[in-house]
Amino acid sequence: MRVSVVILGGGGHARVLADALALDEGVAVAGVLDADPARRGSHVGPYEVVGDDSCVPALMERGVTHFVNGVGSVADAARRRRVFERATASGLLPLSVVHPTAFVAASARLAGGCVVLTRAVVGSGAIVSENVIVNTGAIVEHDCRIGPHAHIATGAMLGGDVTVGEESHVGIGATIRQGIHVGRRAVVGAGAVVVKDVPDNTVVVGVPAAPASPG
Ligand code: JB2
Repeated sequence: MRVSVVILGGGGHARVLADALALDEGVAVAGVLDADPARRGSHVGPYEVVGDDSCVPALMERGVTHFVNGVGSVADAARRRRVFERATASGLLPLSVVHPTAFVAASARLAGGCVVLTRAVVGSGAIVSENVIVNTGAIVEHDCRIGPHAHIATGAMLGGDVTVGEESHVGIGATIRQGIHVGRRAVVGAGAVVVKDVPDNTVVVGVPAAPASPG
């Protein structure tokens, strides 16, 4: 029995997810919903944008049980979190997506609605919370703890035992040394090398990473 799914959001991140979903024979995508009326009738991969979120109840009546959060995030995870929470509140179940070229250790734990994309790695004993993006080629090493709604961006590398707080963003190609704790709603800039803990609500950039100067 295939799981009937709706993709919420029809932009670039949704297209990445559509590519992964199209490879999963256990999933049937009923369509895409997007808040922008201009996207109506366009396609996200092979899937048509059939309306906006007001269509969720009708889709559920037609047997859709799960959703995939196609709204990505960069520094600010608030929009993505809102989409996730509204969809779960409507009764849809969050579907996790793991690209077939990704490696997720048998002892790792993925919560609902997280995505592990092309050639990404989630190591032994790692815990990835709900609505997290482990983006293309990112490495989440053994025993890492990734909080809800966080984004580990393309090519980022986290050593063993790293923790990343909820809604935090680890930028493209950033490196976080093993054992480091990144707080909540923090941003690690692209290419940064983090060798000291990062407090909540802090932006760090550079090599070695240091708080970004305001302005
Ligand atoms: O509440 C919503 C909603 N809010 C925005 N419900 C639904 N169903 N759709 C919503 N959207 C739609 O998500 C917007 O109308 C827009 O079409 C889409 C977001 O697409 P956008 O092109 O703005 O970015 P993205 O989210 O696909 O990708 C971002 O995040 C990725 C991780 C970009 O920053 C990418 O560069 C990044 N790789």
